[in-house]
Amino acid sequence: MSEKILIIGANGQIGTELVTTLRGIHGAEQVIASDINNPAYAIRHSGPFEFANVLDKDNLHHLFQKHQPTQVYLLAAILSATGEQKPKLAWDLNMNGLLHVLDLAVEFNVAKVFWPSSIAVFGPNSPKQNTPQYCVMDPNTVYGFSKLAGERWCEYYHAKYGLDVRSIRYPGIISWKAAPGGGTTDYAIHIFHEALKTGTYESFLSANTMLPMMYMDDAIRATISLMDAPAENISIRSSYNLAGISFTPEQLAEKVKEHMPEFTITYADNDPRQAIADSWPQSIDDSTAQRDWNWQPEYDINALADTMLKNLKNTLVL
Ligand code: AKB
Repeated sequence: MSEKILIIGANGQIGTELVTTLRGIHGAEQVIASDINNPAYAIRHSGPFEFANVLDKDNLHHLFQKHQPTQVYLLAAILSATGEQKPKLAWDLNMNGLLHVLDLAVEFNVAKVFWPSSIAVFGPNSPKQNTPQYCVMDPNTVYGFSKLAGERWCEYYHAKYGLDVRSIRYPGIISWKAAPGGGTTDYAIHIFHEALKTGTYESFLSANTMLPMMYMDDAIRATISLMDAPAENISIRSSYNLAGISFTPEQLAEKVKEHMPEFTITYADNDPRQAIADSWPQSIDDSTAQRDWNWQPEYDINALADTMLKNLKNTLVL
C-alpha cells in the first residue's frame, strides 16, 4: 500500500529535514508538508504544502479529510526556553495540538502517528547519568511537563483506541539546514554560526554543562527506524529514550578550535536557560530502543563538528 504522509510543523528544524527525507523515500506527492507559517524554500519547491494551525481543530479536520493520511507526524511545538516566556501558550499548543491530532487520527483510521517527546521530561530528581527509561520524572519547565503529559496521552490512546502512536525523547538536535527555535540546547548550533561569522561565541550555558545531544542525520534515521519497526517490536507507547553523544560547551569549543585555532569562547552569567539545563540528564540509557528497533547512533562529536563546519562554510552568508 502506498503511504500518504502528513507532516504538521514542517517548517521547523526537524520538520524541514524529515519532509525532504520522506519525500525521497515515498515520492514528493505522497508527503504533505503543513505549517502555520509560509513554507521554507526547500519545502515549497519539493512537493505539496498546506497551511495548518494545530489549535484549529476544524482546519485540521479538513486536512485529514482532504488527504486521508496513512501516517501523521506532529512536530509543531514550543520548546523549553520559549515555553518559559509563554507558559500558557506552550501548554495550550503542546497539549491541545497533540489531543487534536490523536482524536483525528482515531477518527480517520490513521495507521501510524509520530509525536516527539524530549529529554525535558526528566527533572532535578531524575538520575543524571545514564538516565533510565523509567525513573523519577519531575520536570519543572512547562515544555517538560507538557511533553510528559503528552507521553501519557499517547500511551492512553494506544491502550484505549488501539492507535499506533510512536515517540522518541529527543536529546538536543544539532543541524545546519534549518534554524532551531527557542531551545536550551541551541547553543550547540549557534557556536558554529558565530565561529564562522565572528570567530568568537558567548555561550549562554556554563563551560561544564553536560547535555545529551545528537546530529540531525542520526535523529532522522532514528525516527524512520522507529516508524518502520513492526508494531509487535514496539514495547514503549509513551516515548523511547534515545542517546547520541553527551558533551559540554567547553568540549564542543575545543572541537571548533581544532578546525579554527583562533576561535574563542566566553560564558554568560545568569542566563535563565542554565537552570533548565541543570535540571536535565547528562546522559541517557537507550537500551530499550537498541533492543526494540536496533538503534545505534553514527555521529560522534568529531563527525558532528566536521559536518557542521564544512556545510555551514558553504551555506552561510558571511
Ligand atoms: C530544547 O532545548 O528545548 C530542545 C529539547 C532538548 O527538547 N532542544
